[in-house]
Amino acid sequence: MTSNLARLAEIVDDAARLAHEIPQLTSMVPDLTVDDAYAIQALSLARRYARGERRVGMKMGLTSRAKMAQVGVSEMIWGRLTDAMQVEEGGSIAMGRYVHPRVEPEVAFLLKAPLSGAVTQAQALAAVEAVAPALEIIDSRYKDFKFALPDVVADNSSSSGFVVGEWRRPDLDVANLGVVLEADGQAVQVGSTAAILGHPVRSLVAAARLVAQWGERLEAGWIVLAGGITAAHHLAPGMAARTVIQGLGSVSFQVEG
Ligand code: OOG
Ligand code: MG
Repeated sequence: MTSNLARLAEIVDDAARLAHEIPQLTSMVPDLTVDDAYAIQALSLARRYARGERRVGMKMGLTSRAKMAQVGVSEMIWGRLTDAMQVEEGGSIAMGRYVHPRVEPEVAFLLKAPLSGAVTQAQALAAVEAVAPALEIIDSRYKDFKFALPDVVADNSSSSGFVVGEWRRPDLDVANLGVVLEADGQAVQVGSTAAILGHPVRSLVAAARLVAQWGERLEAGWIVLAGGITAAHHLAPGMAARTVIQGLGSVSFQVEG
């Protein structure tokens, strides 16, 4: 199985690197487990590190009902963020680097201390250096953006890019802030940060628990994305994407025309 997992890791890594779509892994390996999928994700990220990418954090996924409903998977998932995925605030991306990218509004935490295993909300908050509005660019490598739980986990939980706005003080209350996602200046999704498990810090608590299952910890200096607040919106050439989060500010990027 190990060599098989390595081969599947190569398939998802190539698909992400070359921006080409692939059939669902579960269509080739119907008995693929979620544990196998996290092993594939780790192996595919090892290939990125070997090419010089550096781990800068973690993304949580499917932490809101809107996201679960959009993709038809109702388990919390996570993925790994690398420096190559970060897009500068106000920067632009090229459509050609993605298969069928979408954008979603998120909250980002910057950590000043490690976190791992069972932690309380107070302990999680005490490890936070700053919070910021963020946009995640997700891009499933699977045909038609359709997948089962093991597929999406193996594909680094659709992670492909992220943009972080200005960092704010960590004592800012992020429990229930209004959120607007705009495409070309039009509101396309609205919501509240409370959509993230009732409070975004619960996503950070879950992140600490989930990485520990894989012998990892969240490190000081890492960024943790708490998960999409609303359903994601399709990106198109020339589109300007922006989110405004009440009290946190805004963050934006542009798709090249
Ligand atoms: C899976 C990734 C989910 C989130 O924030 O919920 C995610 C997907 O929607 O393709 O990033
Ligand atoms: Mg996301």
